[in-house]
Amino acid sequence: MKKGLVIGAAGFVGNYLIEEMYESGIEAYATKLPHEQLDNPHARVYDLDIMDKDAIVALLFEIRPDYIFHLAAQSSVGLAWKNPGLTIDVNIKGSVNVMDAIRELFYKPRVLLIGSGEEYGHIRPGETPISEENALRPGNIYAATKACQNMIGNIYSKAYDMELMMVRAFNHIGPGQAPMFVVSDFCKQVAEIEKGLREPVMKVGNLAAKRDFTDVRDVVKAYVGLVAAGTPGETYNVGSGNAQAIQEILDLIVSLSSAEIQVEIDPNKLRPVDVPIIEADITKINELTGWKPQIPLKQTIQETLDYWRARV
Ligand code: A2R
Ligand code: GDD
Repeated sequence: MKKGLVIGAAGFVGNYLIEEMYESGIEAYATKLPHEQLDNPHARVYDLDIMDKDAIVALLFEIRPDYIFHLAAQSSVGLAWKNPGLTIDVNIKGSVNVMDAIRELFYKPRVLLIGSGEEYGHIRPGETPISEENALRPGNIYAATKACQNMIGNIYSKAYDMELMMVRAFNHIGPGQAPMFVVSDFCKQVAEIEKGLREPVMKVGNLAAKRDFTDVRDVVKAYVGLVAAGTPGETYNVGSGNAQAIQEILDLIVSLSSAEIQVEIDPNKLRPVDVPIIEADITKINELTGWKPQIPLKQTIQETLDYWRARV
């Protein structure tokens, strides 16, 4: 049985990835920050801060994983504007710590470094849907850190003959995501309005942006496929291939509620720069593994709304 280690497993994707590994017959190991909670009966859980390289080395020697999924990150674009230093520390230095720790092993685990569709940034007309070979023009601090992780992963895989594969994950959504991300945020607001916990006014940011949304349960299937089949040094887009305007997402969420809802732009939710469209070309992963998303957007949004209805 293969051993798979998820670094940064107490966030949104981690639990889903552990379940997918369990379904796929991979023995799951997982790390979380000391202050985080992660109760999953299908994984052995360890505390780890990726800013501590020696701790990563010690853990890798203890577990000796065949597969490593590096998820740990400061993952919010919005927060990266407010705290660029932290984002740079965790997403660049932390990732280099992970890669350097892996180099110390006496064997070569297969590693997925999770980056972002945001790395493409300012996409020019004619470049959509965007393929892995396109130039990167990051439009925010988070995107720049993930582009940097991708470049260093590429350099390390070649220079040190490491089995590192880079992913560019586009927006992933589903029940359990933090409400700082748009679908979770809108669903939570609707659930609060339905319960009379807030005025019937939704606060929103930029509705003109178009983003490519995939259910997190489809995303983790892509990761498990790629860690086994990916070619070292290569980058793979993981997305749906169809961008939706945030306005369309808002309309869909509001249509799933019988409440009377007004919409108001909250200037605090607008970003200094928000690139107009990010849409994935998923030909490369599809040709390699046959993967494409299965869960329809409406189902994911319905389940996310029901998740918040049960919790607010
Ligand atoms: O920032 P926190 O307290 O939410 O913890 C996050 C954790 N993390 C770290 N883990 C180890 N050492 C660190 N120095 C460190 N700093 C942060 O990584 C969180 O528990 C986890 C990342 O999970 P999420 O923020 O929920 O991201 P998600 O949606 O699971 O995405 C996974 C990956 C990330 O690399 C994203 O940038 C990419 O997919 O889209
Ligand atoms: N969060 C939020 N809240 N976003 C809003 C809102 C709002 O009220 N209104 C409009 N938006 C817009 C944002 O301006 C952005 O264009 C889009 O909705 C998506 O925002 P987020 O859900 O915050 O995600 P993101 O695209 O910035 O980043 C997510 O996707 C990346 C992959 O494309 C994160 O999951 C990243 O970690 C991930 O790499």
